[in-house]
Amino acid sequence: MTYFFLIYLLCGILGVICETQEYHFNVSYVDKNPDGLHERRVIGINGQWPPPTIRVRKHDRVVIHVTNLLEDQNTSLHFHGLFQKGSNAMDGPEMVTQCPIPPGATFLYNFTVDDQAGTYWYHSHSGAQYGDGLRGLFIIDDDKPLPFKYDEDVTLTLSDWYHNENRAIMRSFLNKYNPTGAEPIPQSALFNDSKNVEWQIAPDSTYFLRIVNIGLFVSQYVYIEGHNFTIVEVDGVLVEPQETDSLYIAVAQRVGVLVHTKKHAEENFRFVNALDEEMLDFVPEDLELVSTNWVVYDKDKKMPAPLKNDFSKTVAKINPFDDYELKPLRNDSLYNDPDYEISLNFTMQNLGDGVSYALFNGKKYVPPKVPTLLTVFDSGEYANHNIIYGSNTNSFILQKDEIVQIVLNNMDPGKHPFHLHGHVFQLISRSEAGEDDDSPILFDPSNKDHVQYPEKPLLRDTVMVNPNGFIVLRFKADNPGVWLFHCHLDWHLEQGLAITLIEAPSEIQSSQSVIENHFETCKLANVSSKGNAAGHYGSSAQWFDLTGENVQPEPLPESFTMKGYIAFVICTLFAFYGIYSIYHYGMEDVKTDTNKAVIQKLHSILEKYGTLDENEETSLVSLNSIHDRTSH
Ligand SMILES: *[C@@H]1O[C@H](CO)[C@@H](O)[C@H](O)[C@H]1NC(C)=O
Ligand SMILES: *[C@@H]1O[C@H](CO)[C@@H](O)[C@H](O)[C@H]1NC(C)=O
Ligand SMILES: *[C@@H]1O[C@H](CO)[C@@H](O)[C@H](O)[C@H]1NC(C)=O
Ligand SMILES: *[C@@H]1O[C@H](CO)[C@@H](O)[C@H](O)[C@H]1NC(C)=O
Ligand SMILES: *[C@@H]1O[C@H](CO)[C@@H](O)[C@H](O)[C@H]1NC(C)=O
Ligand SMILES: *[C@@H]1O[C@H](CO)[C@@H](O)[C@H](O)[C@H]1NC(C)=O
Ligand SMILES: *[C@@H]1O[C@H](CO)[C@@H](O)[C@H](O)[C@H]1NC(C)=O
Ligand SMILES: *[C@@H]1O[C@H](CO)[C@@H](O)[C@H](O)[C@H]1NC(C)=O
Ligand SMILES: [Cu+2]
Repeated sequence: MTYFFLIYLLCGILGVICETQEYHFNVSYVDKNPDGLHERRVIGINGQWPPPTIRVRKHDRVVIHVTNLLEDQNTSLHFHGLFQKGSNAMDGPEMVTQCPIPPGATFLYNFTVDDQAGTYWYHSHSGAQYGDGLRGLFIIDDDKPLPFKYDEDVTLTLSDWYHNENRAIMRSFLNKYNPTGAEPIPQSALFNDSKNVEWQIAPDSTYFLRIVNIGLFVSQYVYIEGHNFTIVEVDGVLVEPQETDSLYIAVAQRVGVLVHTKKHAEENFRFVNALDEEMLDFVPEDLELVSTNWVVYDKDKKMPAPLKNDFSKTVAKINPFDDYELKPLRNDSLYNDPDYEISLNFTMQNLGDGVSYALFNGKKYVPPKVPTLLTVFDSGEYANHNIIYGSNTNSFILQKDEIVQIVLNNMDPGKHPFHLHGHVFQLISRSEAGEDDDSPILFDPSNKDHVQYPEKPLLRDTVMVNPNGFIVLRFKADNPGVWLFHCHLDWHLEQGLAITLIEAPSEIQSSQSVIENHFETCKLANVSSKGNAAGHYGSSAQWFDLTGENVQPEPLPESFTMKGYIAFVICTLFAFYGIYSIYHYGMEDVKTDTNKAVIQKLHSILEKYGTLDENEETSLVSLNSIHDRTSH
């Protein structure tokens, strides 16, 4: 009683209303059919799907008791975009800041919302589990009025949607029969977790529409015919109002826009969302890239017919505003020259098990045996030695308050939305897409065009890097904690596209703690909560001993050319198709769309390489023997 009274008093003195918002979330399966094409098991909360929107006020305390009622998988929750200042242990990614929450266990998320407001979301951070539906919105209302007027605040989610469960898809994706890493093709695009939505609106009004791409993979274009959007917020950061006819939103990004409706309710309009075809290796005939919904002024008036499913024609009509040009309302100017630079070359490569992995400077992220944050807490004076965090976690130690610059060269022909936990960063340079897969555009500080940094750069927490291009980001290391920086396209995250930033480890030790519930959760999950990345502790020799740590597969033997390897897989796949009917029932996980995509991609790669020469034929033979050893 006294305690709550004190809090109340304290909040009163600070002149803010702060409260505790407490939730009990039972995470369990629910059957749903959001696209009307296929009913499936999805992951919901308290028997409800879509999961509830969490809506709190700035400075509120948020308490969420998460009970895992999934009998066959672990879970976790991450609060995307929340800084978790002083509460890094509540950030959520499993094996980074906590142990996975095993079936039957309850984990307590308990944190206060920092000095931030706007549009955020929460999602599972266990594998690609959020693709099965465990994701929802997290809206923080500011304690002062927003700098623009509106009549109503409305949310809207966009997402791609799969008919299979993520773990089954993952098995065929991370597979030697998918050597090019062709991403699984979704079956639908959802609009507010549904399709063919009719949004009732009033004439002569202004809507503040918070649009969030909560998908797993594909960016979406979105627009309302006959109406413009005025962008006022991106990723929780207010920006100078910017008018545009449409938006391009990558997964995990949020855009807040104002929509001014027509003076009179004379007709209804299409509200279109379209999956970015360029991100797909293959477009199945029955995939609706272009989906039509409606803004309804008057439901008695006729609805325009749905658009034809013609992606190029649809996007040719629109011109989404480039987020690089947006200006935050905050008066932050460009950070000074960096104290520390992290330079990352990102490639997709096959390792010795034949699987395509995502590598940063040759290394994929492999989770350690002990959650990295628990290693920080346990390691005392060793916490400032990068070695204890493991040789395959892509870990970097940052010093308190230094300016950090991340240079990321995307040496891959795909688009990737990169997300930094615990911060918003300044996007200070971004190249166009490189034309040539064999010579990507690399960041070059001596190239004047590359270092034309804006005076007031865009701030956000998730940014798209163009194919074969680069991005340069800056942020201040003012938030002690262990933070992931990763591709939010979760298929790529599972291929290893992540680094671990260990920001001010001594400050983490001196100013933060974890409660007993963390250790209980680790015990229930059979995960060690003590020691270095390999679980060793004791003497300095033991702290620096990584024997038994988790590491990536060996590289492909040098004699294997990519071309030979791919030719091998094509042969195998065709053989495989020949006996597909026999395999069919035994391999319930094989996704036909994925296989078609693989074959298509393989063919185009082979065409580029031409035919095999004699040496390559030889490497095919040795590859075959490897294949025999690795298959069962
Ligand atoms: C969660 O599940 C438990 C056990 O099945 C039940 O007792 C509890 O009432 C549920 N809580 C909510 C919020 O649904
Ligand atoms: C949960 O996580 C633990 C630790 O990573 C793992 O050993 C276990 O197999 C997982 N459980 C399930 C049901 O996936
Ligand atoms: C959440 O944390 C606050 C501050 O440490 C504490 O007072 C409160 O009891 C915690 N809530 C729960 C449910 O444990
Ligand atoms: C989307 O769904 C939310 C939650 O049900 C609802 O409040 C909102 O109005 C919907 N948005 C649109 C554009 O239909
Ligand atoms: C939308 O904005 C563009 C440019 O900002 C402008 O040319 C166009 O007239 C606007 N359309 C509407 C319907 O307001
Ligand atoms: C930003 O700077 C301008 C000019 O210096 C000032 O007028 C404005 O109030 C500042 N805005 C904020 C949000 O501090
Ligand atoms: C990235 O690749 C370029 C070109 O091959 C090379 O010059 C540079 O050293 C690489 N950077 C890192 C960090 O490996
Ligand atoms: C942890 O180990 C125990 C005993 O070996 C086993 O019964 C339990 O299923 C394991 N839990 C997880 C989450 O793997
Ligand atoms: Cu990616």
